[in-house]
Amino acid sequence: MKKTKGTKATRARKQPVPPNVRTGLVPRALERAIMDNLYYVQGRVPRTATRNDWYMAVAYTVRDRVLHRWMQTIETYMGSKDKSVSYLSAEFLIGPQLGSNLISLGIYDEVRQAVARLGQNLDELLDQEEEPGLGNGGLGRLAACFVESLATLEILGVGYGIRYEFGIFDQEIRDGWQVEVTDKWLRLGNPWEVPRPEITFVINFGGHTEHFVDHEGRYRVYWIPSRSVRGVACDIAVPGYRVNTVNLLRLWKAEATESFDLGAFNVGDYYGAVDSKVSSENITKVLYPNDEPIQGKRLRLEQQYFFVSCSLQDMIRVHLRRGHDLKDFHEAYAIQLNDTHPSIAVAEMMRLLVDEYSMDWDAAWDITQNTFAYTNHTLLPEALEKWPLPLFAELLPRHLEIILEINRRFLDEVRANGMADDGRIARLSLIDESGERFVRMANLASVGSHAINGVAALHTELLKQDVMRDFYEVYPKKFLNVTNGVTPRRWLVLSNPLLAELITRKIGDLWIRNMERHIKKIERYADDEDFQNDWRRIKHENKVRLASVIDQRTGVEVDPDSLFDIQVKRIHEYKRQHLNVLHVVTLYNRIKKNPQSHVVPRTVIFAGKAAPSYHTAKLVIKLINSVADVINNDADVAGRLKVVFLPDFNVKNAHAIYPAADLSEQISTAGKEASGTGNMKFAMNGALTIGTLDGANIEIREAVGEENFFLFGLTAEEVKRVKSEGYYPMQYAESNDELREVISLLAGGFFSRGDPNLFKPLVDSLLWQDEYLLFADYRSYIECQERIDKAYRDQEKWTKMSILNVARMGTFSSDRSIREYAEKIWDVKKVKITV
Ligand code: NBG
Repeated sequence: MKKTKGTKATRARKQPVPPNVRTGLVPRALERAIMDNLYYVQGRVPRTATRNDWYMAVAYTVRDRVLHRWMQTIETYMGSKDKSVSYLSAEFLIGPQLGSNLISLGIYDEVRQAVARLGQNLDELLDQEEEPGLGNGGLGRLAACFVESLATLEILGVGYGIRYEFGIFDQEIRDGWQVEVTDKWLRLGNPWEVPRPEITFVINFGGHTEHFVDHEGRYRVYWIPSRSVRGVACDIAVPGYRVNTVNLLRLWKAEATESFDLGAFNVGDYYGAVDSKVSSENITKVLYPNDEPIQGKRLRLEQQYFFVSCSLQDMIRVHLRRGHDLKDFHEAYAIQLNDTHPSIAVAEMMRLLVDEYSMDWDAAWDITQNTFAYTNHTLLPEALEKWPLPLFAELLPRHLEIILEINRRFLDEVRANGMADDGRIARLSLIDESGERFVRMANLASVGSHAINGVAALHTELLKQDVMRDFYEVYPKKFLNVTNGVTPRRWLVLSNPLLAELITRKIGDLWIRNMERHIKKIERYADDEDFQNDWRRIKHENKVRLASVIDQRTGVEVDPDSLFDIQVKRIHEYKRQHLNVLHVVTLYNRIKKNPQSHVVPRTVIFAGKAAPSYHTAKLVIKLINSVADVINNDADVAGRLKVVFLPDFNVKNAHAIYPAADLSEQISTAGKEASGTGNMKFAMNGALTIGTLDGANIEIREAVGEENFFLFGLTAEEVKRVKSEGYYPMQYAESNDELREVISLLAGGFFSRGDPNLFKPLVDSLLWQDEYLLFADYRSYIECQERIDKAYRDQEKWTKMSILNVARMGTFSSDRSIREYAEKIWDVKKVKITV
């Protein structure tokens, strides 16, 4: 019988189904998609493709998969009545995106295979990604963890922020000094962002207001601005871990308005038009490094108002598009103010509702207060934002009127409740009138919000007792604590794959999604010899990996068998990197004096940026490098002590650092660090902490057990007492031989090639003021370090402590933080997205 061709159906069955280039998740589909993107998006063939072309092709391939779920999320949201969260933050330090997206989608291995079939190496492509440094440190990184956790918990939310063209500067070290280099992160393009030119709002500045009564007899205010810019949305999708929810980071970019261009063209002023375009775009040009004296930085206030107004207008647009009434705004949105940077939102919300949508003041105020909540992130009084009144009046004249009206009503209410004594009214006022007049942004945020939270238990207590005491007395119910957390997806699964695999092999992978509940199961292996051996082997491999990064970046060779003692964070006096240096020099002196002594070999590693105008912090960097220079070149201490300053601490470098730490330095003066989140990343990766009773250290210690935490130093209360009783640091230096010797080396120019002037400002400020009590804590710190040496000699015991730390860190997942915000502040629930 003649062979017949099959029917259509059988033919289809026999032919391989073409993989879906846009959404397929198997290696073959991914491989095709990568080739497709290389050709059609990058315009390259493999022979001419650079590593960046391959990275871009892979990134677009992954992005397509994310977009698919993102559309479904939007679809579900638009058709529902569900409340969503808007997280307003001037910073989102999201870090490299490729790796985290692969983990969320669960296609890490598939993409690795696909890439390998194309002759590429996934690790090299991951390394190619330039990270968006759109934040300074903890605060911006927290915002990034929170947006990821929101998606993982299937809560609908948007992170609203600023698309800075230049993020946090890159740090180079030249001759031991920090040198700032502009961060051109967009140079090679950003495959993760989706520009939305059709989502755009006009933002006004300057001018004056006109007050009148309209034809219905209502009192109205017109704001006649003198200048406007356009905000354009740029979206970055944030997928949750192994769920269909994809949330959104919507970052605003400033552009010139068309009317401006046209106006100038019509009078023939071409260059005038170009000028206005350039100055409009300046608004989102660069991120401000924190710890800068911010007062009077007009551009910074412009940035804040710009992104806040875009975001609120966007929410109103979506709200109305969903068919809701503006009076229900607070039932559709919970808006979190991440520190005071977005707190102008309180006044802008009132302006939009009252001026633009003709709502009564009282109704608008109810909506505003019910919508907003404010997170405070600092205990340093000098860090509380305030703006000079004249600047405010000039830039935002209508907002100043609104703030004054909010203030008048608020202070009347306080007086009516019989709570007014003279001092208190002056302290509560939204306007600081103690000298030159200022608008106090924390007060505005507090009055305009229904909840105010600190970021660790001690921090919240100190807010109530000290920094915001008057507000606490007026509104005790508004205050609550939500301790920070970090996402285990980035800070364990992505950055410490070996440890994550070991844990999963023992207890399954549920801990990745619900760390709080499941990670504790590894506790039962804490004494298991094989498990301990694996644990140690992995730590060692991570140390080898970091050692090679250090070698590449600094040329210093370090020994992975030594104890890796690490302090990485912004450089600030209150964080006391220089206390760590005092210990290093003490160790050095001890070895020099007693060359035969058996010490535990240590590598002390520092990393962190200093604000460009913070001279003392920059001098601390120079000090670390100078001390490193002497110690690393002294044959007497070789093999026993090394010091490294790893330049350019950022998210990418952090991936290599936390997993390699034996010891985590969390040594701020008690009562100064609001929470800390690096402390959590270290402990989650099995480092033991040496720390003060400050910020979240206290809760970490409670969670992991005091026997698994190295505590030293004065408590916040003792710090206060010592200071009030009169603190004379010189006395400590005189009564402690080792401290005296260390100081005399620094003062005598031993680490500065004989120059006694270089570190004089630091030495003098320690001897005469020592605002952060390094000397008072010195002895306790040194003794604690001795206990650490002793503990480290017993590797079984140390490993057990390390395992117990990880096992008990579940509560520091940002999923727990977000769950608390959702329940206690936002009143939002999870929404299932189906694809
Ligand atoms: C920082 C605190 C940290 C805290 C992070 C995140 C600011 C203003 N604050 O202690 O110093 O962990 O915020 O909450 O950056």
